[in-house]
Amino acid sequence: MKPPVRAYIGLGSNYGDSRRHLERAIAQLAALPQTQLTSQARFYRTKPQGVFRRQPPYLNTVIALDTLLSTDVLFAALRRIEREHRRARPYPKAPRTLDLDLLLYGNKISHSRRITLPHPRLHLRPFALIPLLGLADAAIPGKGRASQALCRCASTTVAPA
Ligand code: PH2
Ligand code: MG
Ligand code: MG
Repeated sequence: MKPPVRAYIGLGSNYGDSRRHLERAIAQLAALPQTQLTSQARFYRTKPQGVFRRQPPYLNTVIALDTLLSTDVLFAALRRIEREHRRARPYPKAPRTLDLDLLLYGNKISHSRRITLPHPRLHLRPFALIPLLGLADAAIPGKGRASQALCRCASTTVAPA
């Protein structure tokens, strides 16, 4: 039997009852077939990053799954769970009830039309890197370790001019 793959999922919500959306989504992810929830980071209240309009703060976390599901099947399950939380997409980066991002799938690199792995902005996002570091200093293929990526984010925001 092939061994399961460790996948890291980033969860975010800044619309509606964010805590409830995240907690329910984690239970739904834990219930996926051929999948175990291995660990869950704490919840972080975070400032919206890279959005043009004023938005409520996010609640973010990251979980680790050990799964036999392929990236395509896992990705489809994430979209289905988002839809079940009535996730709307009125414009890019709009406030959302639930956002589920596949951050890492083992050390797979993928540039298919649907899925980019590792997540293309993971290494730039403290709101994902900090919870991830609570679980593991995971390798981000092509970007070093999560801790190194976080240090690079920090130095770009605090570098003297
Ligand atoms: N997600 C985004 C854009 N900006 N900012 C925070 N703090 N947390 C998020 O989850 C987030 C964001 C697009 O998915
Ligand atoms: Mg996202
Ligand atoms: Mg997303």
